[in-house]
Amino acid sequence: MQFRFDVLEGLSSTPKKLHSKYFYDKTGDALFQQIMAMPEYYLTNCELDIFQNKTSELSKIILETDAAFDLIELGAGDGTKSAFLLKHLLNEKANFNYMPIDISANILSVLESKLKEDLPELSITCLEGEYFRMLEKAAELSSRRKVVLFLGSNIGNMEKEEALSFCHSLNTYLSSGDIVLMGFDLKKNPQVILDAYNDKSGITAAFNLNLLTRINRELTADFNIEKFQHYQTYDPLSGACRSFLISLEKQVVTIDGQLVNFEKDELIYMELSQKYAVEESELLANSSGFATIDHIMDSKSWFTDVAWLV
Ligand code: AVJ
Repeated sequence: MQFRFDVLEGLSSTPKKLHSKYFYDKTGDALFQQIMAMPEYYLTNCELDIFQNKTSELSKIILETDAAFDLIELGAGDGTKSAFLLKHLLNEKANFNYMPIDISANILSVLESKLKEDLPELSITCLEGEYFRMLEKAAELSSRRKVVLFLGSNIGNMEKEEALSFCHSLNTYLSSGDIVLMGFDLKKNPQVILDAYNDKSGITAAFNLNLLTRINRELTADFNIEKFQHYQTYDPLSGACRSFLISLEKQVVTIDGQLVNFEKDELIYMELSQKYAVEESELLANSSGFATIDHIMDSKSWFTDVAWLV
């Protein structure tokens, strides 16, 4: 199973690492929703500001041609932001099918029941799985024009080279005339960024530590989470915001019969949340085969949703 393989491989590399895509089990989903509600975690409110107050700009870009389309959302989560856009598009009588893609079946079912209630006239097809496999599936299901949403600065979880090859691949799954709307968290006062990932209430720490609990449960392991401490860094030069767990003592953890040794103060690298300058996002677009149509900012200019054309 992929999860077991990735965990054991990550913990036998130097430095040790775990993949943040595994944060989102049921508890992880709930913790991430708590993160989004924290005052320090400005990202959600900024992008919500765009989706609530710049909705007509977004829909103008999407409805540039009046052809019917599939609105595909990568990592849809609970869909709070996209709901504003969906509503606006329905009011404009746009002809589209909403296709949310997520690796969490749990969050997709939450999303589907919420949308069935709030927007009963919406046509929706949920796709559970990895982004590209599900993009392929979406292309099998229909050959309509595609508008792909990749919001919330999810691109930030990739190293810059990974982001480049991701965007390049994304481009190959799309056709001329298709559109991508991608959310980027922008470089800003470094203290504001660090505070968003280093909250006093310890929710982000719990979010990181929950992956160890998930490994304990799903892979029969014996991590003692009291013996690990969350550590967050932000480097304003590169824009890399990284989280780690530090082993507080020399210890041995058993994972599905395999022993993993930790030195005192040894790190597990957990997550990257990369911050961009607008020009860096444009460079990314150009180097992966897209043309920038526009970028839409929140009122503080802390976050941007860029529109790219294939
Ligand atoms: C969901 C990947 C956008 O990196 O900001 C929040 C996840 N990690 N707090 C981010 C996260 C710690 C979040 N993304």
